[in-house]
Amino acid sequence: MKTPVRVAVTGAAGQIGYSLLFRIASGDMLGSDQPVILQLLEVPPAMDAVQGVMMELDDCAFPLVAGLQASDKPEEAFKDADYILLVGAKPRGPGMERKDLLEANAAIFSGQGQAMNAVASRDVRVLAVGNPANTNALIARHNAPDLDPRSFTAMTRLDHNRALAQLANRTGSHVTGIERLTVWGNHSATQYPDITHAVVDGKAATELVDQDWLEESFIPTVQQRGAAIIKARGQSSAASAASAAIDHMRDWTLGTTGDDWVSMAISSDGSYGITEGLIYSFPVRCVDGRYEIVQGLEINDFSRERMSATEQELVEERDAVKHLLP
Ligand code: NAX
Repeated sequence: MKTPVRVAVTGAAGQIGYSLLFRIASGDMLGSDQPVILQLLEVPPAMDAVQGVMMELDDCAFPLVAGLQASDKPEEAFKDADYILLVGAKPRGPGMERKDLLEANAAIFSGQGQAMNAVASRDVRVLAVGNPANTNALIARHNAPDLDPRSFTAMTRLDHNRALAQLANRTGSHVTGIERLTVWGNHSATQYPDITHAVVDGKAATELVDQDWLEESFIPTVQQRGAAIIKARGQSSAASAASAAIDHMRDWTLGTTGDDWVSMAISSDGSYGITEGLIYSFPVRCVDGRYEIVQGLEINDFSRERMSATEQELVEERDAVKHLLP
């Protein structure tokens, strides 16, 4: 058995937390030979609920759980953390404008960024799931100047997985037969799920589906999937979001498969002309615990227009919280 690693999860008493913690504890995220110490963060009113989640984790008698603790203070929950999953966020309340939501979350994620800067492992891997995920990751990164900017990522893996499922259904194939699909940009309705380079069972995806389906069905379905789940279920995606968070952290840590790639929102280094520093979703391959943006993909006019639109939205989000960025 390996030495235990510390995994901090915020929003631990929420819906996603309730799916996520049990998957981490069972080894789905870091492997069946990797013990974990779970460090849960919640707000004070949710501390009773989090105790209940901890009782259930105890009751699972997971062989890989080497420790379990909860706190309402980020400095305690993030202490020496090797992995931090930022799931807790302020939901949009009635009458709340987008700008109000950005500001409310900026306050949470700046405080959490400062806390991880002070106490987390220097090699921490951070994933922002709570919305607006990309900009929340940006705020945390700005508030953690002593940590590597590459440590900060946001989740577009759920969008990536949703796109895989839509394309598999349409082409009568299985998700495991699809490679090289990309979600570009923001985890929002402007994201661009791109099949230009995708292959389905070895054949170019663009030859298996037509442009009308792409524009009128595939892209809007993936972009609006979160809203469709809320309409059907009465609550936002939770188990699928937790599963995507597991996929994101597992692939980052243990590597992507063969020549395939996944989508991760990471700090832009200017690749594909995207504004440097934005947390933007790119196609990445992961090896030895590091991700690299897949380079050299040809970008046609259709793609460029959509990549720019989602970039523009991220610039606007960044500008709306600029006064809060150190
Ligand atoms: P819930 O409202 O069920 O749970 C959120 C939990 O976070 C609550 O228990 C709350 O007490 C806690 N919390 C709030 N502020 C906190 C803070 N400052 N520190 C620690 N905990 C705090 O929401 P849930 O359905 O679990 O969703 C969590 C977040 O994920 C939301 O922001 C949601 O919008 C976002 N999502 C992101 C997705 C993605 O693909 N990136 C998809 C799913 C989901 O919509």
